[in-house]
Amino acid sequence: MNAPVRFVDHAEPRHDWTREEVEALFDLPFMELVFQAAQVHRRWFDPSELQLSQLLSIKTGGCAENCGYCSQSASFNTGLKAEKLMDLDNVVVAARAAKAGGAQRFCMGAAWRDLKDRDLPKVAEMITQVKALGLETCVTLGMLKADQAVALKDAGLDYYNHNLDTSPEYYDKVVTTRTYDDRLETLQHVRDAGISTCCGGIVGMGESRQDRASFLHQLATLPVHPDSLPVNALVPVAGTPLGDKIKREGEIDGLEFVRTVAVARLVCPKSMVRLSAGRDDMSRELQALCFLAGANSIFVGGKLLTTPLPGMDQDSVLLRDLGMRPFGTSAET
Ligand code: SAM
Ligand code: DTB
Ligand code: SF4
Repeated sequence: MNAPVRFVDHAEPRHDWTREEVEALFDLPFMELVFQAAQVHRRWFDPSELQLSQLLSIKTGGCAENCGYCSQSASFNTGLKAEKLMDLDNVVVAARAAKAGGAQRFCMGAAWRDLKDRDLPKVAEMITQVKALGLETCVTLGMLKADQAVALKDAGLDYYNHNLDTSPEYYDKVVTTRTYDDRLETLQHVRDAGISTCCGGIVGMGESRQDRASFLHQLATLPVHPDSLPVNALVPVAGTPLGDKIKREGEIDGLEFVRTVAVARLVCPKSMVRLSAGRDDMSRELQALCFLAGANSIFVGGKLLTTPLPGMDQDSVLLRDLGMRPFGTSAET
């Protein structure tokens, strides 16, 4: 038998990954894959540190897109009540509470297909005021034009979240109202404006392992790897096509989810790999395996956009029991 390739010897970021190489990573024996991902993780990061982000839905529901997993699409009957764009003051109150609770980055999400110029000044002011609290800022507002990205950067934006979501091959099973190329174009505008990218996707929507490899291959061959790489586990929302499908057909195996995290760590070695949606349904042991496999960021605060998360009390206990701590805090505190 050939000796397995030792990726820790090749831990510099690469952009020339082939699909076959990424598929071969998925096919490694589980322990070998996790071990190699853990080694690469240690090459770039302190494995005891976790980056903590908190989300706020600043504009909920009524979205014009038909993303088949989403509680907020106007195309599906999920029982979610649509709301208007939040007031600036309430956003600042929520950001202050997030900071007091231990969050390092505040991410504001809007259920929009794209950012409208009429909403830009209000969102820009939210970014400026959240940044003034000493938090890193992130927004996710749908598609952006080049000049809008520049305006958000000028307002103080650190990160823009825009996901590829899945492989190009599985994409039309997920959403038909915007294309893969639309997403790549928005990411280009974000990079051109000098904003850091947050880009990942969803695992467990009925896609194959080949799709997961193809999705991570897309991220690994972007001109710049995502600074943050969220790996979401599908939260099956009743009334959405993909949520209902997964309730019928069964959720993805936990070990396959860990494999996806490990491959993400190997192909984008310097990215913050974020254990994102679906963490509320994961055992402490599954989360620990994800951290071992290279996840080094989580969302905190009891709620994502519309779905639940563990609260900070529960997460503090988990971090304590695992001997982990928030990024930038010393081991003694
Ligand atoms: N409307 C904007 C957009 O789609 O870019 C921003 C908000 S959208 C909710 C952000 C991301 O959340 C999606 O790209 C998707 O990856 C993730 N997401 C949404 N619903 C989810 C669900 N039920 N389970 C897992 N991830 C989900
Ligand atoms: C991302 O990839 N995950 C976050 C963030 N980016 C905006 C959102 C997850 C949303 C999960 C479903 C919900 O709470 O509505
Ligand atoms: Fe709209 Fe974003 Fe939900 Fe898609 S994921 S329906 S764009 S809020």
